[in-house]
Amino acid sequence: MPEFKLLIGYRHTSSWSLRGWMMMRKTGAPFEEVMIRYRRPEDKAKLRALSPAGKVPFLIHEQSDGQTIRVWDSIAIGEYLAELFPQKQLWPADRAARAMARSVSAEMHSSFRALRDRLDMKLLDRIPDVRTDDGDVASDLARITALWTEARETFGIRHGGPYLFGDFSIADAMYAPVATRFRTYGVTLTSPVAEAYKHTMLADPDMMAWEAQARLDPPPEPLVAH
Ligand SMILES: N[C@@H](CCC(=O)N[C@@H](CS)C(=O)NCC(=O)O)C(=O)O
Repeated sequence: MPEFKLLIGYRHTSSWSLRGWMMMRKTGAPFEEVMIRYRRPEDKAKLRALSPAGKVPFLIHEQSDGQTIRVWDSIAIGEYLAELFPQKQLWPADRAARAMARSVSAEMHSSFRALRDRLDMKLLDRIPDVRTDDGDVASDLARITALWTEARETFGIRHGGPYLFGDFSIADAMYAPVATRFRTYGVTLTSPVAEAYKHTMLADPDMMAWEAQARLDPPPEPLVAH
């Protein structure tokens, strides 16, 4: 039995699950993956019984000393795993790179409301006719393009490696669902550096494994209005 269990949601739509799952995968540690179909009341009740916030991703770590540690919220899961697996450098080793990686990860966590609302994650769909060139969505796109370009040009390219800061970091997990949204909604980024990074994320082996499983999963249940 693996000592880690990660509760996730629908692979097609659950962007936060993808983030937590990618962080876990990049540790290389075995873990049990439990899919919670949270639009079904019985699954939602199960999730609520386990997780104080009632959300996924949710990590359960059964330690060898018998103690069980529970971690929820994608950023907290990333911090926990970075602490447990220092050799994996889930945060960049370089302090300046780490400062920016933490900043852009927090920014993803707290910002980009227009992008999240209007270009929501629909991993397997292709919807190229949604307008992305006006208002708040355009501002979010411009900001993400700028920060991807800055991270790549200041750190990633210099350190070697195709990710934002060179090697894979928590920041890449935070932006993985954004890369899939850009593909879903047919967004080509104005910066060639940022556009190349989008393709790096889409070709990441763990991203592709998540997507392959999403194709096999039953589709999410329809949203019921309350
Ligand atoms: N801030 C949380 C967000 C988690 C979240 O909103 N998860 C969604 C799935 S993407 C969820 O659990 N939804 C279930 C529900 O609201 O019933 C994180 O970073 O993990």
